[in-house]
Amino acid sequence: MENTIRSLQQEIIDFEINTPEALETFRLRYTVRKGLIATLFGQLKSVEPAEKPRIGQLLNELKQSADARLSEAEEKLAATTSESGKGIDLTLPGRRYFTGSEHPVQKVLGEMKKIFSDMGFGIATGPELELDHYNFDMLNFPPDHPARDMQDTFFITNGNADSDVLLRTHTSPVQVRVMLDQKPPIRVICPGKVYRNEAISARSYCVFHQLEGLYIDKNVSFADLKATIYSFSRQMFGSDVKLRFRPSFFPFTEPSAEVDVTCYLCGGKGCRVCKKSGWLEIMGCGMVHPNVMRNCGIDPETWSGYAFGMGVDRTVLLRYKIDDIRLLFENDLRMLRQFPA
Ligand code: 2U9
Repeated sequence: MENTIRSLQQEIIDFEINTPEALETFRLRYTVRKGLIATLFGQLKSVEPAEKPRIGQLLNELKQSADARLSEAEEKLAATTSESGKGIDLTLPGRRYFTGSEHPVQKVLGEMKKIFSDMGFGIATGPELELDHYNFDMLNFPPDHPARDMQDTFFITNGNADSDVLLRTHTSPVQVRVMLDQKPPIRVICPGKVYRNEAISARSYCVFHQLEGLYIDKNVSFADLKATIYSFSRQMFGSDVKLRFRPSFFPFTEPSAEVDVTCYLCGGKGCRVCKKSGWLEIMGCGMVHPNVMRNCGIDPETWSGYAFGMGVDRTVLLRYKIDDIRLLFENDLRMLRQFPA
């Protein structure tokens, strides 16, 4: 027993403790409850009674020197790690931080917002859960208009309240709320998500993004509307695009038009995207209907205004050569990481 103690004593003195791993090996070998020293203490009972005090004394000294070496090594290692960085392994590869990036829809929306805000338009937003009253009634939709059908609109409540709750089908109710809240002149754009109960495919989805605009002042004319859309289109699609206004119909504007730009992919020659026509439809527009003005408490004899509305997602698909609209809504990281910040 005495020989074992003396050889362990030497081992403890010679043990090199230069790394956290060596420190842990030392601790487990000598100082823990099931370590070598504790085991020797357990064997003390089989030592001859006359020898017990001396061997006990040697074991106590062994334990004290192991504990002392352990705490001395702990202090030394802590000091080298923090003070000079010697404990840092500079060969380890750096940590990669994944940063988020702007969604392609937000990139395009951001460009559109900048163009209109440079022209003096403010930005208004509103709820995506809307009242039928703001989404349809106030906008001069007749009671039997097909958009009011369950096939086209996601109704949340049906039939029991003064006005049904639905997922807005356009951002126009935001302009209604602005007109009810503010006196003219009014000049706002309303970007946001809208919902339609449509068959889902690569080309259409049940939710998409719109940007609508409204300008109300004295003597606002269709010529003002055309100038604004020309300016926007040249900045957005290229300085040499041509525009075409086709007569159309919306319940909330009169007269109304749909606007095409020369296809900015083929320059108007005709390609697969513009279906060989040379034109791409970009928006609808018109002069705000007098009924809508009156519904919102604005006198159409004093004030006039124009409005326009466009879908954003189609421009995103064309701009980034994405062939399926659903990819814009699935938040698949494999797709989003292709649009770094
Ligand atoms: C108020 C008065 C008038 C907004 C307008 C359009 C024409 C239009 C479509 C384009 C493609 C929607 O995303 S789309 O399907 N929109 O054609 N929107 S005028 O007119 C308003 C809005 C609010 C108070």
